[in-house]
Amino acid sequence: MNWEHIDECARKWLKEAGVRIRETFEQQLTVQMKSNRKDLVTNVDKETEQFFIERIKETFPEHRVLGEEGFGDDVGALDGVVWIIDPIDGTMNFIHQQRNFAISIGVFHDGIGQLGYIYDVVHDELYYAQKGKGAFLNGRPLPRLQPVEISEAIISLNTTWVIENARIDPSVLAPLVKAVRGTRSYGSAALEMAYVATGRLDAYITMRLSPWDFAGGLVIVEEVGGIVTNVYGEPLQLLGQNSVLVAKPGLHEQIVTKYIRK
Ligand code: 2AM
Ligand code: CA
Repeated sequence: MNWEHIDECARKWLKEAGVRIRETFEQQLTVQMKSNRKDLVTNVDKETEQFFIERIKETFPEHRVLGEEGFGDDVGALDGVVWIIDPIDGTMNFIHQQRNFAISIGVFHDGIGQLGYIYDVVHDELYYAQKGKGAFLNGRPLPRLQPVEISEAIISLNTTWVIENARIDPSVLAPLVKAVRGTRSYGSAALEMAYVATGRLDAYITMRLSPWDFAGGLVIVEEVGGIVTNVYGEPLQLLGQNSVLVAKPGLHEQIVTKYIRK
């Protein structure tokens, strides 16, 4: 597999898609609700996914695509090369704020993440990694993550998980919120993973993500020595929904063993 060539194409297409997305800021968006009023999609999400699929199929006809908006293949297993794409991660931010969103792509081969991309379109910041070759932000290598004390850690989590919710007893996370130095919430899982990879955050915790939300971030975070599992410390199911805990080593273990209980 020529990963250098695949990487070159992916980066070129990301930049092109970014230009298109920035141009849409001047235009009227079409916003639709998916499952509920908090679950949104726009014409730009759909057009961006189609943009990638057209180029991937033209250049690499044997590759398959799993895309959030459903224009790709019906992927039931991860054999061969599969691109897992979220055309806009943080759609609500895209609509309300025109920032704090990203294009997220993970390229997997037989279930192993080989390439990861998170492109912060507004800031023109491309986080990327190739398995075994390190992670980068706009060409600058990202250093390996260093241990941190929980009392000095900043973690990101959505307030959803500390009020009554369908997935976790809110009292579970309260002691963790008290123990850390601070909490943040950005509304884009991909960016939150990029921020862990760069050390701006020490951990990110959430109770439900789909594969396209974490596929790119998984490859990038693991390349800098970060740990990505579900909140119980178990490996993520790449084709299903998962809770996700992304953290520096050490801190990850502490959160799983001291703060989370099943
Ligand atoms: P999206 O913008 O691509 O939908 C918001 O906290 C984060 O969770 C975003 O990354 C968002 O991705 C993701 N998200 C929103 N709704 C979700 C759902 N129903 N299942 C999984 N992930 C979701
Ligand atoms: Ca999305």
